[in-house]
Amino acid sequence: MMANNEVTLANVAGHFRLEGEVSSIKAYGDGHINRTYLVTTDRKRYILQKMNTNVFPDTENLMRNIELVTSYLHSKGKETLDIVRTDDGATYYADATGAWRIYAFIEHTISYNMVPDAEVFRDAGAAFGDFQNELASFDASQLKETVAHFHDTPSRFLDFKAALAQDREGRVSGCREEIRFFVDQADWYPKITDGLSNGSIPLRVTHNDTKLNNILMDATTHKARAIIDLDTIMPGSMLYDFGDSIRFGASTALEDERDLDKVHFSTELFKAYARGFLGEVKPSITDGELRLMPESAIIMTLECGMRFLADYLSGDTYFATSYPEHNLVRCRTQIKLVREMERKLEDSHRIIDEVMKELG
Ligand code: ADP
Ligand code: GN1
Ligand code: MG
Repeated sequence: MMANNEVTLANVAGHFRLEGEVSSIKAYGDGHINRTYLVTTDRKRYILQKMNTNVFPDTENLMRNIELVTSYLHSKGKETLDIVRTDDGATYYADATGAWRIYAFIEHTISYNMVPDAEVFRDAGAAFGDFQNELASFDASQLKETVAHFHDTPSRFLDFKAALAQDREGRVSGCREEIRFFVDQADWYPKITDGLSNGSIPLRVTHNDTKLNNILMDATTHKARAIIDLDTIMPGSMLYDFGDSIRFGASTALEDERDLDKVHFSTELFKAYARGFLGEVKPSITDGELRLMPESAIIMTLECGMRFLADYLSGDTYFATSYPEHNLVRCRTQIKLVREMERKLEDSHRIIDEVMKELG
């Protein structure tokens, strides 16, 4: 017997061309944005998602982007998301409760919230590098921008200051130290966006949300199988993709670890990822990009940290949270990581040089 909410979800799923009879629908995964469910039928498994229309209001163009990118990747023989169509042949279904989509479940894979060993992270780097190379020949003019100024860090800082000024929940007085940290770090924010504007960093097509749980690894071999969460594919900088992967994966703890003594920036993991990523993008990476790789990790970590804090100050309306201080806890891990990344900045530059030499 299915519970009431499962019946409602089953009604939604009933509008899609599924194989078999639905037997269960359960909440699934650790994404912060969409509501994700695992749908099981007597023949197959699927991922049902209630899309976050606050974050992505233009569902039509969002799904059009994903359709274009996935058919392009399919044509190149890559494993990627498979959109399951509705009875009407559409890529999503909208009703009074929201906008819904279904993907085939990519079987026999795992996604990690923490790097299990350096080799897996190196492989993730190679997969995101390869993804970058594949997208290089994709016609970017077909894509619509799904979220304006997504990795425009100076603009994120303005949003952060607006949340601070509003203090909607009266939380500002409880996190003065964290707020001060992001105000003091402001010199970092325009480093990538300035490079894009003055032409020293090329604009490419990028994934823009390259955290480790957005890549599926084979459950047996642990090799990367598919890059998922394609909602934010847009023109951007390769440094966004590199930096965000490091932010999440080169930490020795979970993004929401409360015990900051466990949270460290690992240069060993940084090196592993850089080896995989640069191994793929070396032929196309520019000197301007290469020079800023260690800095990109700092900038992406600062950006994410201030987004968590801004959301905490605004009453947790953006990221999914499980308890009231969840976003503040996440923000603190980002601060800890930035402090260590700054301290180890020279080491990180040395590592990039070593890896480039190794690659010949
Ligand atoms: P969000 O935007 O909320 O992060 P995702 O699209 O990343 O949503 O999905 C959340 C999680 O669900 C992923 O981290 C992954 O574990 C799982 N997932 C999503 N799509 C698939 C799929 N097609 N096959 C298997 N697992 C998936
Ligand atoms: C969100 O969607 P998800 O959970 O993979 C967010 C990213 C953040 C990340 C922090 C569309 O990623 O930008 O870096 O949380 N995605 C969106 O964990 O805002
Ligand atoms: Mg995700």
